[in-house]
Amino acid sequence: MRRVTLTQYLIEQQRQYGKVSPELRLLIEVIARACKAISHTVSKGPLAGIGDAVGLDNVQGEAQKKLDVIANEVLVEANEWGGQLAAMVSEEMAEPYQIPNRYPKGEFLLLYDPLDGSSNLDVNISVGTIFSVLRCPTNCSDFDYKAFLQPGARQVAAGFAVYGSATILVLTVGNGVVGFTLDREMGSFVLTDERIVIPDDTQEFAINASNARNWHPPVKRYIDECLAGKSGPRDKDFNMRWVASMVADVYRILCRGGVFLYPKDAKHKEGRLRLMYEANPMAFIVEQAGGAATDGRQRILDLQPTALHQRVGVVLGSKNEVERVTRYHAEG
Ligand code: AFP
Repeated sequence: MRRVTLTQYLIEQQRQYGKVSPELRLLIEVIARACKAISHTVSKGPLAGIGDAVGLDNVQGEAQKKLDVIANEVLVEANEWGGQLAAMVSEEMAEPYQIPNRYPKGEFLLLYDPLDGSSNLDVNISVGTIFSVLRCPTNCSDFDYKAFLQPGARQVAAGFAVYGSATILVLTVGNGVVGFTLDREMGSFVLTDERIVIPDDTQEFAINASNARNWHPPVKRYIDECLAGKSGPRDKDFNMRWVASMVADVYRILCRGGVFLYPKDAKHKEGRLRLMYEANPMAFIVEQAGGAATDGRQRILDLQPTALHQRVGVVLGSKNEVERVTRYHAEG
């Protein structure tokens, strides 16, 4: 069966819906090619020494793995010359990366987590790359980092790759959510899920339960009710999953529903996940798939960023469960 490739999908979105300009199509294709290169290195596992620490911490104060650094370099080198970008922001770089003067600048801003879940690398659990695309709001020649500080609702595209038993690319350009699988023989991403929809209800929640003693009351109420199962107010049993790779947990939720929580708590006072290149792209994708995403109180895509690497509480997934958790926060 002839499958639709990523390029064909993007050209269709460009022709039929005008959702994708030629420049945006080129940008997404370059990002996808970079994800293929990262996937190839991740698949070597210990043979590539990829889990080795490099003895440095990133801007988050987290120990950098060799592959964190490599993945970041792959994305910078792939995207700096093409002429689609004005600048990039990465979890692995404290300051925005400005396109060198020897290359043309473009209208887009790229934000990414080059290797999400990298603490799982040395135990062979799925990791991934998350990306978000914004337009530069002003004349991009006089670039200022504040150009990145736009609410997530202004994203023009978002996606993530998950490097698991298969390498999957999930993408939205604001016209629903699609999934591609890397065909390693052809070397192309081929369309394998042409309309990803999250069920409104679920019986599966994802949270790092070791933080239970730090949870605020609305989260504790919600999780206790899930754990009470049939004998509690929810009148149904729940299952729990926690991969500790957001890309893997979110992909599972896109496939079969669920609710993912990394809320603010007594220890993670601002939350743990980063707004600009984790929460915003995932929130855009989840909403485009019919789900919901809040910080416990507000829609994530409405939040006005104040810093490039700011953290945020995250509750996302099946709409009715997210609404319940958000309601519990409003009830105090
Ligand atoms: P790393 O990239 O440092 O492994 O963090 C992964 C992550 O940002 C996100 O992908 C997970 O959902 C979350 O952190 C896991 O956090 P815990 O390690 O506290 O469970």
